[in-house]
Amino acid sequence: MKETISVIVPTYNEKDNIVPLVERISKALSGYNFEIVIVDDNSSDGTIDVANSLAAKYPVKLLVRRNEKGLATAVIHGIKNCSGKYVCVMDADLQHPPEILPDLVKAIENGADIAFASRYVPGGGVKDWGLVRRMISKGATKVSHVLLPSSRRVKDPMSGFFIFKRENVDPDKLKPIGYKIALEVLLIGHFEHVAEVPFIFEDRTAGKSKLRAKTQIDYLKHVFNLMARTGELAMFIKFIAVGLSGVIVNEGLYWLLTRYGGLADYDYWAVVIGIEASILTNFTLNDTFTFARRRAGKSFIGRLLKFNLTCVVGAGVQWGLFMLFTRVFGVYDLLSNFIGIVAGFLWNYFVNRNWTWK
Ligand SMILES: Nc1nc2c(ncn2[C@@H]2O[C@H](COP(=O)(O)OP(=O)(O)OP(=O)(O)O)[C@@H](O)[C@H]2O)c(=O)[nH]1
Ligand SMILES: [Mg+2]
Repeated sequence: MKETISVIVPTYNEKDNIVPLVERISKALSGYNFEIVIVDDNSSDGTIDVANSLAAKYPVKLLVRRNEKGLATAVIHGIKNCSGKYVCVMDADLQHPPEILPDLVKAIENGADIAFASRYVPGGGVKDWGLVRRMISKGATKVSHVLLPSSRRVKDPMSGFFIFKRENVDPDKLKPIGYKIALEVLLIGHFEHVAEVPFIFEDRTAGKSKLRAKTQIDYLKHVFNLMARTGELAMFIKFIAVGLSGVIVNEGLYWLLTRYGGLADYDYWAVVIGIEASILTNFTLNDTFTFARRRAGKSFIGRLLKFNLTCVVGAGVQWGLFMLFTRVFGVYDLLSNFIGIVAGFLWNYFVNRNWTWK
């Protein structure tokens, strides 16, 4: 017996889209057990009536929320009120072509716990997007990949078109901010096997976009919130604490060597020695404290070499800035060194988190 698939479709004023949508989903999934769960936020354009009439002919379940609004919470409402073992989420505006639903279902049947329809795997893409929209979309993906490295398992966690096994996520644990829900499902759920299938993101032909400028700000808030909930923020703060101890080692040694160590005329060597010493103390602390839980399966030597290499480049930034500020701008040496340390710090955190302890 095939498992039931619940296709959750949030709608807000999509009257002209839901008839072709439901027809195309039903055709694509003929041969499967499925239900189409339309979660509407009290649309004023007649979407509700159209959905009700579709229910006579197709396995459509209409949920209308009268006191709440929002795409992400509508999806959660659908997850809580659907009956399928497999849950698929897609937009109503036909930008997500229903014809690839069988590919998504097959990915799950072939062992994936969650599968994303992806614009960024071979065969995928977008139709007629301008450069700016492409860049915003790619930029948002990059932000999530860098700030939430566990999202890197998916090249396109942003498409909004995905399927997962319902048992792998507790909908009560989903607390989205703003618009995006797939990223949160991926990070808060427990998914061992992840798959992506290509699709072309179509243009909207009917109805209006609900995207607003505020969406981007909400997205950043959401990423920050997910950083807090997944432990990323804690690691970042620990890395800062370790970094601060490194500043003391770095500046302290520089001060000792230039003031009492006979390197007064060789301050550039004092900087180098300060950097080397702080790399080693920082590595020890990060490996045993900041990223203690991320060491599994990686060799100690590998981690040490990667950390060193990353920090040497970071130190290059620090050293270059030190020379620039002292020699060109005539800034006080301790301050010049500090400016370099801050710039190097950001480089060090993100490269090490995404490489050394990924
Ligand atoms: N229930 C519910 N659905 C919503 C809400 N906002 C948007 N939607 C639905 O969510 C889906 C995606 O919304 P869109 O406005 O198409 O967002 P988008 O695809 O990122 O933007 P465009 O490319 O401009 O269309 C559509 O099916 C909308 O009808 C909402 O507040 N409540
Ligand atoms: Mg859309």
